[in-house]
Amino acid sequence: MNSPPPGAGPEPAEPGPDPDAVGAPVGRRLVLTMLGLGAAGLVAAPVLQRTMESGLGALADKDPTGLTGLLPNGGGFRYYSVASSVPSKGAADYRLTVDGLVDRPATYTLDALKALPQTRMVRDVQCVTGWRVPETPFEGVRLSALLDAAGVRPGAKAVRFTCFDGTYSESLTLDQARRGDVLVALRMQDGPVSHSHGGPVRLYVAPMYFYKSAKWLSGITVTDSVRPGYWEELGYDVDAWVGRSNGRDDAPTT
Ligand SMILES: Nc1nc2c(c(=O)[nH]1)N[C@H]1C(S)=C(S)[C@@H](COP(=O)(O)O)O[C@H]1N2
Ligand SMILES: [Mo]
Repeated sequence: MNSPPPGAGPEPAEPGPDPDAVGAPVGRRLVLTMLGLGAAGLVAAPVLQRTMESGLGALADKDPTGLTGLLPNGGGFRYYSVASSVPSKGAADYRLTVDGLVDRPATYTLDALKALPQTRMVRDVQCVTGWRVPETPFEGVRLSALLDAAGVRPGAKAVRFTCFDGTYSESLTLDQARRGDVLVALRMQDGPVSHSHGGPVRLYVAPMYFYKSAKWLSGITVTDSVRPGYWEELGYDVDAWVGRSNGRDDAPTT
């Protein structure tokens, strides 16, 4: 094991060429600020993977969008959490609330979500820091279906997402949220969304950088204006179209 001991905190960024710097939307100073802000999270989330993919560890350590480490058997996905620990939830205690500017606020259990029509999509996943995972299946309930069920009120403009990690948040305009390729995902890689990947339920915003796909989704609130999410407050674009934002030119994912 070459994992840092608990409490060791983030490792200093290494000098030399930085592959992530190419096309990076944020300057070095901001990156370091982010790492500082994320230090609490870096302590606990671990350990997950410095062992097997130690060669990639240095690169992962420079990723400003969260705590990283390649997931075992993750097909190239990296583990991200800005929270130091996240409770595990399952069918017994998972809840998703839909509220805000709606006529019929609702709370869904996992079984209730499973009982709704499911949509499966297979697209590439693109992280704003550069890594891409090809052809990943996601499956779940269209966000538009939940919004329609709730009855969005006139004048509503946006949707805010909150997470049971207690920290992360995301946002979409109402038009973006109503796209057919935005899912409240129950499955990923043809299995239930694992805890590491934000299960039992995560958002999946296919056409946007993966930071939009909030893990451990617990709240959907319809609002009158966009409230920037966690990383957006720290400099990432709110309109996070892959290849058309954040100063990057990746191939689109949809
Ligand atoms: N709740 C929560 N959701 C999150 C994040 C996070 O730190 N917390 N990180 C985002 C970022 S930057 C990415 S790239 C993806 C990573 O998802 P993964 O851990 O399944 O690879 O989750 C996104 N959703
Ligand atoms: Mo990311």
